[in-house]
Amino acid sequence: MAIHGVEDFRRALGAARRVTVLSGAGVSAESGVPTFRGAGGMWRRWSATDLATPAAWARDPGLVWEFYDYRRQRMAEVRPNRAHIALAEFEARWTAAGRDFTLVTQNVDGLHEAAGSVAVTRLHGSIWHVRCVSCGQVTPNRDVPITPAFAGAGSPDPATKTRWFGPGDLPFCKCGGLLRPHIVWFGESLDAQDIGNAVAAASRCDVFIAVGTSAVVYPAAGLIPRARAAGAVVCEVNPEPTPATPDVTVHFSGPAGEVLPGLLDGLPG
Ligand code: BJW
Ligand code: ZN
Repeated sequence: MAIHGVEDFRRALGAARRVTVLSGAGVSAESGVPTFRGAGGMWRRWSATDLATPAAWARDPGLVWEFYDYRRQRMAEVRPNRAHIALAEFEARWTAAGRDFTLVTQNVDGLHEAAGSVAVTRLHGSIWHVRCVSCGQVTPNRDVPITPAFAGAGSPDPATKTRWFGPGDLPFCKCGGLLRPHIVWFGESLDAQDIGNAVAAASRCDVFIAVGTSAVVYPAAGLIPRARAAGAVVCEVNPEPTPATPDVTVHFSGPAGEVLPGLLDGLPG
């Protein structure tokens, strides 16, 4: 089916039974959460992706916790935007009509859940959970600062006079093990069940929507060509083209908070 604009896409969506959405940092940009590869993606002299690695953690867990504590401070203050709300409201209408919906997110901020989304598969973990490096237990944790030692710390300014956070400052599990952010860092495997769900949802859907992702981080980015190869109508929502753009059925250029309501509101009719 040739899809040339919003009306064509809405017709295809209205006729679909199964919809899968892949979201990325761009969905939260209008809430004030910086994207990774855009302006505001730096903290001091590091990009977020320099510190989101097992090597950074092995070198200096205090620095990695200071970075995550800063992000938790920021994320504690933000609210879902029109994109999160359009997706949550669409899911409610869609599933009430007996149709199948899966939201796969690369985001760790919890804003989809805060907007009311239910069927969320989090591929890269959650900034609001911690995990013990010894016993592996995952626990919800909303403490900001993460320990009293981090109060007033975390300034992103490269000129910040830094202090070193040692074992006495860091969070620990009941078992005595160090707690780390429950986040999937580069080189770490995604949870097998989560990526399995995501692959299944991409492979069986009629319509796949990739929104606010640069489509460069794998295996998440691979879901887009997988959905296309399985015969889905694949729609991309992003103000910029991405490496996936040439292969999608239709690209809608613009911010997610403006574009998604126009694509989803009122459906299914
Ligand atoms: C808007 C907007 C608005 C702006 N509205 N849009 C195959 C090939 C090559 C490499 C690999 C491969 N398989 C695995 C790898 C290695 C690696 C990888 O992909 N590397 C590539 C970068 C080259 N992957 C991994 O290591 C993964 N693990 C794994 O595969 O294990 C097995 C394995 C390991 C090693 C080798 C082979 C196999 C793990 C990936 C974990 C990613 N973790 C992070 C950090 C989370 C930490 C944190 O939050 O602190 O997850 S990286 C970071 O990127 C974060 C994001 O979830 C992820 C994706 O970024 P996203 O969401 O797309 O954001 P941006 O900033 O990139 O883009 C924002 C977009 O929004 C832009 O396009 C804007 O235009 C747009 N936008 N405003 C709509 N208003
Ligand atoms: Zn433990």
